[in-house]
Amino acid sequence: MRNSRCLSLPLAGCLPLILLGSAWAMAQPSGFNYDESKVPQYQLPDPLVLADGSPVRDADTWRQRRRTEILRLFETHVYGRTPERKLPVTFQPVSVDPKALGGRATRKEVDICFTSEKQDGPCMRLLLYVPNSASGPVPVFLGLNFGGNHTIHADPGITLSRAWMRDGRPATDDNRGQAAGRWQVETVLDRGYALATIYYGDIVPDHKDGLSQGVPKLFYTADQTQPAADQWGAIGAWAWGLSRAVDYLETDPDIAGDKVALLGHSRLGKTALWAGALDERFRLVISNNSGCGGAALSRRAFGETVQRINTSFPHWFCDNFNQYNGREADLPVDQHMLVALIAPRPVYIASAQEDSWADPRGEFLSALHADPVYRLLGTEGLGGATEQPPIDHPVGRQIGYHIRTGKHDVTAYDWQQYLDFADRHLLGKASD
Ligand code: GTR
Repeated sequence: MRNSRCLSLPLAGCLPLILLGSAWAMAQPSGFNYDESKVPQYQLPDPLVLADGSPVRDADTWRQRRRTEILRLFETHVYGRTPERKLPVTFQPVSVDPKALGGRATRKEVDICFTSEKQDGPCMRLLLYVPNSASGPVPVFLGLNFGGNHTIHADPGITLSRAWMRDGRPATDDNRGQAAGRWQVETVLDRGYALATIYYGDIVPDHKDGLSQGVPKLFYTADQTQPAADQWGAIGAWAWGLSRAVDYLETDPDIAGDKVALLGHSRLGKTALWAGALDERFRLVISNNSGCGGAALSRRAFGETVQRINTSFPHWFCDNFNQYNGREADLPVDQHMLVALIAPRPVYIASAQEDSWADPRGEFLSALHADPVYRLLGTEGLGGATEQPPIDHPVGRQIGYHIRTGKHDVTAYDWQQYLDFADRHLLGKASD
């Protein structure tokens, strides 16, 4: 299944020296490469060459043959296969407040449950804010959150999550709004978008035993205790949960179900890209600082490596991915092909200057090397950018990219770019 023809790449240019400053030194684990001159020479598999070596010259061949080949490779070697069996999903209203956030929004909570027996779950709780200024169905930003729905805003009406929490402590009122800076709820609403989020721990608790406690166990055969080597890990299951959220959003009359923009940060940015590849109902996909196993090219082994991520987080990817520990060059795919699987839908990749662990340049290069697929499909791709832009200078058309000042995080600046990007692609507003 390996490609016979590859893209030859020279050693990439140097990151700005500023990346080597003190914030970088503090933020990045030692013993890994942060030196551009030490990035190995590498060849990327060409997304536009079929497994049999023949070139992909038209959209139909991409769509009918090459896209499927690449999807299968990511399933088999990286994220694992998503089960095909459908579960009996039910939507159960939990609360509605038509005057939330001082009357600005309608807040809804809906339990999306995965067994037909109503209350015994597992269920994931979707929190949805819809702007009250809307005169019809609105596009929606959807994203998983790290700390429970109550952390995205100080709104006392959000129910506290009772699920497993990363820090081992139960959710309390003290945690309300602690991640509000990452969600910018009022700004999103004022721009005419709804915002939907789910606590990722509702789908799979994020630890090595989580797979047998979350949704994946619903798909196990009678004597199965863990996924097979080519079956999904947590990233695959989180992505599946996002698709079930779209199942709900498509039924909500306040939401334009064909305008779901998916946003994910860090491990949830990896998840957003994979979900966007698997499910074409995601109209727009945003990867915020997704790094290794997300937008960053694995072959660069810059910052976090395949070996390190598989060691620290053995439950995120499929077991087959371990075969590429220290052997990135043998991977039949690289992450630019994941971005290409989203084509021709708009995709935005964002990096942060101090986030060397996530390899900002490698994230840009994925966008760059997905560009030929976007162009083949008749879009303007990265809009002619061939070099990583300066800090705080967004570029691109159907593929957006920026590297902003600061650390690994989601900031108001990031949201500003995502909202502008969504305005262009979902609302048809002119750019510039
Ligand atoms: C880090 C991990 C990254 C990134 C990040 C996060 O520890 O090495 O790949 O996913 O966690 O998700 O916060």
